[in-house]
Amino acid sequence: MSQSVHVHAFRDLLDGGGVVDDPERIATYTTDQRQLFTGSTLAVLKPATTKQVAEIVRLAAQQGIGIVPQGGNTSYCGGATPDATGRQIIVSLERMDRIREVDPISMSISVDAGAILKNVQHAAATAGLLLPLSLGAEGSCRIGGNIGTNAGGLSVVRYGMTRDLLLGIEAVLSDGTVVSDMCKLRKNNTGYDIKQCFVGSEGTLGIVTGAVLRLAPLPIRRATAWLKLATGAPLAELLALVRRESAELLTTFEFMTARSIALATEAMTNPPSVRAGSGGTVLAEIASSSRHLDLDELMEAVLAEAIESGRIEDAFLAQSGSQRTAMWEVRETIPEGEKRRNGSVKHDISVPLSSIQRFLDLAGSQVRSYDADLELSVYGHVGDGNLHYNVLVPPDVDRIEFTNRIESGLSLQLYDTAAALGGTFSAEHGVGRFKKHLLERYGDVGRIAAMRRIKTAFDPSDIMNAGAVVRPLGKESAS
Ligand code: FAD
Ligand code: 2HG
Ligand code: ZN
Repeated sequence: MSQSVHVHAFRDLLDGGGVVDDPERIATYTTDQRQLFTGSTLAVLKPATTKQVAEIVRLAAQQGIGIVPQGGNTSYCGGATPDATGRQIIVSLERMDRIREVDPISMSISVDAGAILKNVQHAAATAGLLLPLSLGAEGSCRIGGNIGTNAGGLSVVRYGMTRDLLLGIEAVLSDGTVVSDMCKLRKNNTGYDIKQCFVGSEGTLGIVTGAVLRLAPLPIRRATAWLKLATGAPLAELLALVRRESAELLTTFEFMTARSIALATEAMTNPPSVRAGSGGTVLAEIASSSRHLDLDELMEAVLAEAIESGRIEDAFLAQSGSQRTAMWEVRETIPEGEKRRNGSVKHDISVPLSSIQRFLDLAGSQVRSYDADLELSVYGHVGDGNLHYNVLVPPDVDRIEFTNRIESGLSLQLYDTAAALGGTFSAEHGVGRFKKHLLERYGDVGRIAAMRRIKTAFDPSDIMNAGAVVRPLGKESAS
């Protein structure tokens, strides 16, 4: 069957705005957000309802066409990008962006999977509640993509990853069956937890069309501190101190090196005049929904103790909302700062907290002996043991060539180090297409076998995002 016949069949299922096959408009959907790989697609389909998603999947299955689900296309590992065959269709959830219900008593929010994260946060806040998922891409990433990648971000230390926030799901399986489990229950031990299969599955098991997320009381008080670290400051011990003495109110503990801060401030229009300590900086925030707690007083006491212990050189508290926003802007502009400079080779590693310092020491020597001229941008969610250990692409070199060179050499050394310390090559960004070889290299054989069985059970014909994450059983050659 010709391409146009395929597209025609999908057009019959959807209204005019539901099929995009104009090459110019398709282009933004077929390249990953880091612009490392461009695939090819028959068309981008934009269903408006779960029923339409199910009809698309059934038709695609009949015609032997693969499906790549896509949310905001902000993910880092190429999982939302079709392969080069042109035999995969992109199903974008962008027209399914409704907030279905906010239930303030049950403290939950039910949404379409195409809802933009920021809009969901806003709907929750309007009801006096917090959706405790926050990341730099929140203005464009969508809930289905957050579930697909099990997104982490900036407040995991207190509230957990996307997985921990998911109460219910609605999803379309590879034969068009709709799983309707939009339940708000905290307790529901009634067999396999199917919704969790979709978390981190990166579109390989089905298309998520709806989700129920757990909300928390909305913080109304915050104390935000900029901690200037002493050289070699033991990050895990500092975290333990802040966490313990702030009575578990800690929502953020983000590490930034001076180089990462400089990249961010260079990219900002009105950068604040903040500096890192000789050992970098930690942005720490405590937050509470209570009117009765004086968080500034509490944070000041915590900081005094940390200074006394010699772990930090100095610290200051944001004195106003705008100072707080400026500190946060520095943190959140780092990826953009890297991009403007010619990008970075990203290593989204995590290690047990007890090994963070060891990783920094070992990785530092590995980089120096690989090439002493390389520049690093190291920062991340150190409260979760997660570092973005990024190698900056020099301004005057070919970005793709440099990336390939580093990824086939130094990156493997860094991942080996993380693995030897009990860590991982992907803490929060997933596997997608770009890190499949790493899953094969570092993944436990039994765990990969179990993943392949799950893939086979959900998607025996390998229709759902073939080529990403893992192959079903019986399909041996890498696609
Ligand atoms: P996409 O990129 O569209 O898709 C991601 C994967 O999920 C793909 O495999 C896709 O096939 C699948 N998928 C999408 N929608 C569905 C669906 N409805 N059903 C089934 N599968 C689906 N990530 C973090 O974890 N923490 C961060 O702090 C963070 N910060 C970021 C900052 C910036 C500036 C940028 C650009 C990215 C950042 N990310 C971060 C990565 C990214 O934003 C997250 O991975 C996000 O969850 C992806 O959502 P998306 O809607 O863009 O998904
Ligand atoms: C962040 O924490 C994101 O800002 C992006 O996960 C990390 O760009 C990166 O390396
Ligand atoms: Zn991150």
